[in-house]
Amino acid sequence: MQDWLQRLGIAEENPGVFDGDWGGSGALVESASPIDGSVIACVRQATAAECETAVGRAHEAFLKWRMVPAPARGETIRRLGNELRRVKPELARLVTLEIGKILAEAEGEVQEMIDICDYAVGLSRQFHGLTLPSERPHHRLMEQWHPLGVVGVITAFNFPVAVWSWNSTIAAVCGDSVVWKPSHQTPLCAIAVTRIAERVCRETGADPAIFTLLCGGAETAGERLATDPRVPLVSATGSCAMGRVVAQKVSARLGRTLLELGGNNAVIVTPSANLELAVRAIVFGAVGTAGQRCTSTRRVIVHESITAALKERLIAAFESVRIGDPLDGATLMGPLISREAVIAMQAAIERLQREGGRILCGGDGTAPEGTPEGGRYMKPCLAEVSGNLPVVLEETFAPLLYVMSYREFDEAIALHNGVPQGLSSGIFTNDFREAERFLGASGSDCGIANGNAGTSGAEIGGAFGGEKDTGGGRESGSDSWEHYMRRQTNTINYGDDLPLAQGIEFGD
Ligand code: UN1
Repeated sequence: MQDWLQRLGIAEENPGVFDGDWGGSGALVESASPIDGSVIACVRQATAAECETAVGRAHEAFLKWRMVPAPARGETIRRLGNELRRVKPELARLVTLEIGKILAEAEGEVQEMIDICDYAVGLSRQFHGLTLPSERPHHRLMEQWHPLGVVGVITAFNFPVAVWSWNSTIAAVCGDSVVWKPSHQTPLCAIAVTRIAERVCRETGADPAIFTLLCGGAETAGERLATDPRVPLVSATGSCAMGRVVAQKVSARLGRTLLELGGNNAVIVTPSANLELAVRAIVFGAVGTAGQRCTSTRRVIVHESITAALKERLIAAFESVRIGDPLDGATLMGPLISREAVIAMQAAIERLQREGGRILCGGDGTAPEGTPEGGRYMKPCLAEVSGNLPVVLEETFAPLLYVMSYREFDEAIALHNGVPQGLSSGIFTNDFREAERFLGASGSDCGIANGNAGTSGAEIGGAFGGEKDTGGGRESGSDSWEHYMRRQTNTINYGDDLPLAQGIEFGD
C-alpha cells in the first residue's frame, strides 16, 4: 500500500464498520479506480446485525453528546477542520483515485469540508430561538432548539466526502450523532474520513461513535437507517428512485427525511448575455466532474438570434476539453464512474437521436485517444433538441448537454420549468428585467437560481437543495441546521393566576 494511502489509514483490507470500534464481518468487496479499473483496496462490509449494533452505539453516544454545551461541541468540529486542512492533499487524491474527478475539483471538494467546519463552529454559538409576546399577563412565550437524535446520512458517489461533512458537521454541533452509509462505490473515502473524525474525537474526548460508519448495501445499511425508529432524521443524497424508496420507508414510521435528489439543471442565455461568461459557465457545469454532479448543467435554453453563435463556441470548447487521467494536472475531464454509467450515456444518446435530436459533437461511444486502458472515458456530447423531448426529461448522469432555442422569454421560462426536477438554474443576461423575472415568483422553480453564474459550484453558506422531484430538502448553510434539531415552544407563567389562552373561562 502506498505511503499516502497508509497515512489516510487505508490498508489492503479494511474494516467497513465503525461504531466506536472498527469492525465488519460481511462480504469483502473491492474498490476499483475508474481511472484504469485497478483495485485500490478491499473493504469488509457490515452485516445486518452490525448495522443494528451501530445504530445502538450511535444512540448511546447521542445521549451523552447532547449534554455537551454546543460551543464545546464546536471545538471538536474546529479541530476536524484543522485536521482536514492538514490532510487535504492526500484526501483529495483519494477522492480522485476512487471516483475519477480531476484533482482540482477533488481539492475543491475537501475545501467544502473545511469551509463547512468553519461554518459549523460559528453556528455552534448561534442556535437561537425566538421570544414572542404572550397574550397572557406575566407569561413568557419562547422557542428553544434541542438536539434531535441519530441522523442517518446516505451519500452518493459523486461527492464522496463533502456531502457527509455538510450533514455531519452541522448535525454534530446541533448535538446529534450520525450514522453514515456511503455509496458502495466510495467506501475508501468514507473510511479515510471516519478515521480522521475518530482521531479528532479521541483528542477532544468526544465519543467517536458520534461519527459512525456502515459500508454496506441498501438491503442492510440503507434498510436499517430507513426503518429504525431510533433514527429520527434520514438525510439522503442520490437518485430520485433511491429517494422515493427511502422517503416512503421513513415516512411509514413518521420519521423525517431531508432529500437532495436528481437535477435537470438549465441555463437560459438571452440576447444581451455576455457569451464569453456564459460559455465558460456552461462548459464547467456540463463537463466538470464528467457531468456527474447533481448540479451539472444538462440543458441550455438560448434565444434563437444567438443560437448559432453559442453552438459554435460550445462545440469548440467541448472539442478542446482535455480528457484523460484525472491525476494529471492538465486534464479537465476524467472518466465516468462505471461501465453502467457509460452504457447509460450511450443509451441516452441513441434515444435522443430516435426522438429527433441531433448530435453536434461527441457521442460516438469510442474512448478518446490516449486515455488510460481499463478506464471509462467518454467525450462530452453536445446535442441540439427541439424542446424537452422525453429523453431530456430524465437525468442522464453524464457529460451530455442539450441545446434548445426559444423566441419569447415566457417560452424560455416554460421550457426551463418543464421538467420533473428542480435543483439548480442560471440565467445569462444583462437585461435586469429578465434577470428579475427569472428570480421572481413566476420564474425559475428551482431551489437554486443564479444570475450570470452557472448551475454548479454552489458555496456552502447558502441552503443547498431543490424542489419537485429533487426532494425539497435543504442542506449545508443558511438555516438548514433547523432540520437537525427539534424545536420546543415554551410558555412560562411567572404570575399568581392561571389565565387561559384565547380568554377561555373554565370553572371559577
Ligand atoms: C452534488 O452534486 O451532490 O454545487 C453536490 C455544487 C457542489 C455540490 C454538488 N458544491 O456543484
